[in-house]
Amino acid sequence: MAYPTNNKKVIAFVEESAALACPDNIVWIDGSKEQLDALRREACSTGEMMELNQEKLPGCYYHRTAKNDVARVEDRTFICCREKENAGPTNNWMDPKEAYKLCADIARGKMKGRTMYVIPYSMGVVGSPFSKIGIEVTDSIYVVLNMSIMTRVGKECYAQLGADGDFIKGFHAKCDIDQERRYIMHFPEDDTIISVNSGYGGNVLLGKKCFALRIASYLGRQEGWMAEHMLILGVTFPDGRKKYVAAAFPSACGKTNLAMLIPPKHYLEKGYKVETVGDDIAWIRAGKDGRLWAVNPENGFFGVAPGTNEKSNPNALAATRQGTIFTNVALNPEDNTVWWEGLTKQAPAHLIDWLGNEWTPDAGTKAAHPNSRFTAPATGCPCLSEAFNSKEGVPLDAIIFGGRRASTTPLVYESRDWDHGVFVGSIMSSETTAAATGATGVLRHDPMAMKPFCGYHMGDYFAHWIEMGKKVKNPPKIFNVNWFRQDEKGEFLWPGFGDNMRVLEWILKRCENAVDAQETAIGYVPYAKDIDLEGLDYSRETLESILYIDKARWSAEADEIKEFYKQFGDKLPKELSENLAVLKKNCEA
Ligand code: GTP
Ligand code: SPV
Ligand code: MN
Repeated sequence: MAYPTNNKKVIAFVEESAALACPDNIVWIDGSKEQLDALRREACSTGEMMELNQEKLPGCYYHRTAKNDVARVEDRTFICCREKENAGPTNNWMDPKEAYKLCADIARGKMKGRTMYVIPYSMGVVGSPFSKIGIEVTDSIYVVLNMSIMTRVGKECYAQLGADGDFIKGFHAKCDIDQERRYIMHFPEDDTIISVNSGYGGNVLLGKKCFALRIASYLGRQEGWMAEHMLILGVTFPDGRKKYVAAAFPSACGKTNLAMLIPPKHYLEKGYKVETVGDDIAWIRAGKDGRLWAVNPENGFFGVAPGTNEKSNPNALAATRQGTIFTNVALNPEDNTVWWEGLTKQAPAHLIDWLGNEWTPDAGTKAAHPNSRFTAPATGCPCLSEAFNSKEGVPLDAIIFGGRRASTTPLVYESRDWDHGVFVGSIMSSETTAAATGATGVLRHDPMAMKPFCGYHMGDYFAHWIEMGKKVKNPPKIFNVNWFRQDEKGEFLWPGFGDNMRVLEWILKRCENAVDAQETAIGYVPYAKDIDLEGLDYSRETLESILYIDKARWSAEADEIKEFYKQFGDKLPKELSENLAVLKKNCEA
């Protein structure tokens, strides 16, 4: 057989995978339009995908996953390092020998009668010193087409690897989509990922959460950089100066929306501009200039569909109007387009829901699954930053953490210094969402929004954050935001979306020492007068209420954090326990 690469490790990985799964054919993906077009035609002929209205949605397709396979499965996701201790208390662990055997037994012969596709892809711009190559083998055309949007797929990756280069191995087999035998396995010590019995994005697009966060966070610790669940955005000021911000929010807590925000009218009139560098993942390293620099390793957006509309996020909506794959949204049979809750105020009179059933607005069910998604090429996003394709990435002025909290956490606060900022990230809690299976709306700890994605011991991860701050003379300032404060009726107390620009402006002013703040028990909080409310029908009193620090609540929070921290034992950096003691003391003062 003629191979498109002379890299013996790639050939060996593909041959071993085929020997196990026994596909009828092996197709080497070259990234060409002809090959992808042929795959799209094939997927449409078998019903795996449907072509949408090509006038209204050129290049767009529709896909439904199995009903039992609609989100990440955290309880079936494992870190398989040799020592259990190294996976830490926040991860599921399995002995690598056992995990390899389990997966081999599940996948053996499962590609009989099927084709195995070999996808060469780069996380990051091909040829950037910060990029890494992966090879994913899969028996799913849907995976090939999604990976071709989300990553940089093609022969260039083989050129980059050369005869001897190393890469991250990803093996994916749909098997029987059996949720009882579904496993998402990570072998950080072997640069290997294995995913069986799923066809849902986060479980099978192995370049994304599996590689770019779980494996990459492990590599980052070894090599002195960071892989984070963060968006990256740029703000251009009226005088032309640019600032860059990275923000970590848990899944379905507003990263895509913040990354693409359109500032309120009076900001636009003054000449402010916000541009997107990334919406989900940031790889961050120390630059020679003493700052932290960030790249987005992805090439597209795997975004939450529900709630995306012309008002909340016109940029994301525009990005989905061409070349996009929609998964588990509703179909509008009238004109063969798509719909989801929140796209329009009024639902169309008749739809086909995400399960394929007839649906009318009085059905009492959701037409689109709450975790339905679009896979959109980054190039379709009107506010994509020029820095998107930069090999070095962008220097960060601020890092923002944020969760979904109905109470306690204020709209925004600033940490006192880097170590305190790491503490602020480590104490993040957020209500669970539909992005993972299990109950939603349950408050849980999600340090740095990395609870489901850290590929090693969370205590070591905290220590790595502390270390990274020491590496740079001018680290970004660290903030925390909460767009999700609610009143007693469950109504959001902050307008959010584009109006988050008002908070972003305060954050960037703080980075330039251009505005005062009040020192509180938890850090620096804005004076209500310093958040611009122009053009907004919103009272200062409400703003004050979501900036108020309730010391009794925070004192209880500190006690709860103390309990949470216990599981990290002596791996908990002293900088964090010291900051916890300060918090407790401040609350009692
Ligand atoms: P992942 O792709 O899962 O990592 O999610 P994400 O963090 O990119 O979240 P996304 O921006 O897609 O938003 C998720 C949900 O939160 C959507 O339903 C949004 O409508 C909603 N949301 C986003 N920003 C805001 C906000 O500022 N306020 C409120 N109330 N809701 C928001
Ligand atoms: C998330 O859940 O954080 C996502 C979607 O971005 S997934 O790719 O499924 O992980
Ligand atoms: Mn995410």
